[in-house]
Amino acid sequence: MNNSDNAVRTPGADYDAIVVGAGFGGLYAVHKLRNELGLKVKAYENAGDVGGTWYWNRYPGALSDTESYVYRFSFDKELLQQGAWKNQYLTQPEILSYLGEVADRFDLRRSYTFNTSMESARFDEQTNLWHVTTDAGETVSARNLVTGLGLMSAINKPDFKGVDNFQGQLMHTGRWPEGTDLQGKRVGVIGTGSTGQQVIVATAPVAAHLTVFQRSAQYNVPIGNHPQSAEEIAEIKSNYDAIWEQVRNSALAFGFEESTIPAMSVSAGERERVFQEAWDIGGGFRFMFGTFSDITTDEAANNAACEFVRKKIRELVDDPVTAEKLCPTDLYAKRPLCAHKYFEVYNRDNVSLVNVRDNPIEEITAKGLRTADGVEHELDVLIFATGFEAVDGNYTKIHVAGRGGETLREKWKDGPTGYLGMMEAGFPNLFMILGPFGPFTSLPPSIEAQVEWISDTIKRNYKEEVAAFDVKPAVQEAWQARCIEVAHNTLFPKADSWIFSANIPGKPNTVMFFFEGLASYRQALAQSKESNYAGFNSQPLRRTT
Ligand code: NA7
Repeated sequence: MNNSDNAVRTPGADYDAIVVGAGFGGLYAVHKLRNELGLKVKAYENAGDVGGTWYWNRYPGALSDTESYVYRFSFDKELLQQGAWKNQYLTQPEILSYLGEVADRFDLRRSYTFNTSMESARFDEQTNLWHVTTDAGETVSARNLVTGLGLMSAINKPDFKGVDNFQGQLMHTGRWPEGTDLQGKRVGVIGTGSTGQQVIVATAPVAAHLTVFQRSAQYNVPIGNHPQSAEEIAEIKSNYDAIWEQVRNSALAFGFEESTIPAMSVSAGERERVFQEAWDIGGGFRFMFGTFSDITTDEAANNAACEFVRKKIRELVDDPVTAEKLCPTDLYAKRPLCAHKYFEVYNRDNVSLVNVRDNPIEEITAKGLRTADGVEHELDVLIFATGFEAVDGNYTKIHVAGRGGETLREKWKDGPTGYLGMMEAGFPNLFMILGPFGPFTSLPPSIEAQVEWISDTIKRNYKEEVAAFDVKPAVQEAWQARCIEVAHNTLFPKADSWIFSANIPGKPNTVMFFFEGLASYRQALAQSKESNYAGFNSQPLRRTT
């Protein structure tokens, strides 16, 4: 196909749509808008190639914890049948290569300028166009601005005292320098979230010594990764229609059946059996949502899961003092984690665990890191696995100005707002893939749902000659209220994590997700279309005033 020369359909604009980002979201948006709707599209990506999250997070051990067969696009049946994978989970290089194949298949790179960031975006109320300025100094205009900036891409790099003094190599996992060799090095890792645990498992066998600086102990279950045979994969491929039907009608979109059985409705013995079975199969989301229906809503159910994992930690870790340091005591209500033999790492002679909640990091020194007890931990490499400023982090770092010149940074100073995880009142024709108040799920199926809604909506807006498409503030407020109510019916707000911005010092702890699940979210998207977008102001192309 060759749609590079689609004629612009927006009077007075350079393009019909500007797409920012080349991860799952941005790539699919370019395909839908350029190849299917025939719009004139320009895309920017600050990395050197496609991949999004998977371009930047090249740290050792990086892996998706959604199973390979559903960690991909579902919209193209031929692409699904061509899919090749070896193991139950995909590594970062495999995902990057998959996204490269998608870009090739749909000839997407041609629309992109790489190594170029959107520096600012301004909505002009007279023309109803967005004006986007890049860090290369180019300014272009378009009716629609579609951003796929990444849910987790603005890195959180704590500003420790002396951070610039370190003479060794210091890096954040989310900006991993290619070619880094940890073999035989004295390595320190700050952070034991999903990323930290993966990098710890991968680094322990190769480092001369690994020191883990843990602030919060975390629940972890085995991932259970294993090779998948050609027969298993063929069976999956022959069932894809039913598989995606199940995924789209589930809550978490991970491909497993979510439990409908409350934990306390069964005997203690049966609970133990169910937890053990899930432990043996592996998978963090499966353990949290596939065992019982109320682990994240009922404290007694939650405590039962916590007790089970703590018992496992004490069994798996030889040194009782280390085992206790690794045992979380809070609720099991953060993003559920899984890794390959994570707790067993601490039985190795070359691994030590420092509890930096009781003994905080005081200073990064030339030679390493000094904790409050005065010990200087000497290191060759210091890895920050300290996470991200999730959801709104990228939007508040750039200048995005809507009606009246108000910026997202100003509007979101007390926490982000938004509608359907894509729209923000006062910012017409801005479509944010994985924006605030979107679904909390495995991401590719939600991204597809969003990009398809965006594409359908833009198509409708051209057909109906809508120049400015903006959610009604009251409709947005009702959606946020629904999200807040649902979130507070769960235990998630009771744990401090990035899900509520609680990982960023000084940031308000706030609801940012829709916790009703993908099926319910897709219904909301369908309803908005069926009502002919009754929740939106659709300003016609020609001004009547
Ligand atoms: P997370 O889950 O936010 O984890 C970050 C880790 O870094 C966590 O253990 C934090 O401890 C720790 N941290 C952060 N700041 C500090 C300071 N100042 N001192 C010590 N320790 C600190 O990020 P990940 O990258 O692991 O995962 C994010 C998501 O990306 C993941 O869930 C996947 O969906 C993809 P804390 O727990 O806050 O005490």
